[in-house]
Amino acid sequence: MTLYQPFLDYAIAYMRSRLDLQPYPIPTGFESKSAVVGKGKNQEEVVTTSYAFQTSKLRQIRAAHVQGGNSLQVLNFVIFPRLNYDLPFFGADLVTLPGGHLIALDMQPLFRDEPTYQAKYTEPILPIFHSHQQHLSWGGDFPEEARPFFSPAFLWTRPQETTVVETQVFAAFKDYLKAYLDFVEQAEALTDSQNLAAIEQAQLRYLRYRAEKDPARGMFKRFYGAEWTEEYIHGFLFDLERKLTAVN
Ligand code: DBV
Repeated sequence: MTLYQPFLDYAIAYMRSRLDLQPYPIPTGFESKSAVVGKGKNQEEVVTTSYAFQTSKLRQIRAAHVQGGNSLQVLNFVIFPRLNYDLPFFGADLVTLPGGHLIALDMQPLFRDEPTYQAKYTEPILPIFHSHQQHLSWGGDFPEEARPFFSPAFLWTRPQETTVVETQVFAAFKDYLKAYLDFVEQAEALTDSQNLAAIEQAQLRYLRYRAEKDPARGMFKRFYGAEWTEEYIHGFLFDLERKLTAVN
């Protein structure tokens, strides 16, 4: 069973239909990684596949797809806009572990508490949020320090049933991605140096938080070792700092 393959296939096809997707380089050795984990009858191959694209407005569109049998399926899909746009991040963390499903879907704001930013990038998606939240109950506690990085339209749920993931969560994923590409279509490049500096700081704040607190770090270390994991996190999943220092 590959629960999240349809999400990935849909996202790539849909983005191709609306954007001029260009490839984004994936560091050698990180396109696909596999390991055999567990003992005896419980042995399972865990394969992590990476995908990455870019466009004139989006610096990095990337996905990590982890497949390790029925009780280990993960799709982490994030879009990082270029630094001269005030666009939010598109963030999807779709996680199935032995303990169940964990779904995080959001357009993560650069400036969480600025009313003009909220009016531009959160209020328009609240109707979509509410229409899906009715079917997807709040997922409960999540790290307090992560709060500034989520919008009021944060869809956060732990469905009991796999069919809920296949139907309601998939529908929400499609609606959020469509709304995000609508924002991208409308976005205009900024040139004011104060705006640009604020955006860079906000992107770095987000990126450092996610790289440092990546909830998948433990899992990846167990499967593929510490060295591969740190390089994957800093060299691919959350690579902005490396890219900034590379040009300077
Ligand atoms: N999460 C990632 C990446 C993953 C990934 C790159 C490639 O950022 C997977 C894989 N997320 C993943 C896994 C778990 C979670 C959990 C494997 C389960 C970890 C475990 O239980 O062992 C949203 N993801 C979570 C949790 C949250 C998120 C809130 C629960 C964490 C917890 O309980 O401690 N998405 C995640 C997050 C941000 C985000 C924290 C922050 C901005 O965008």
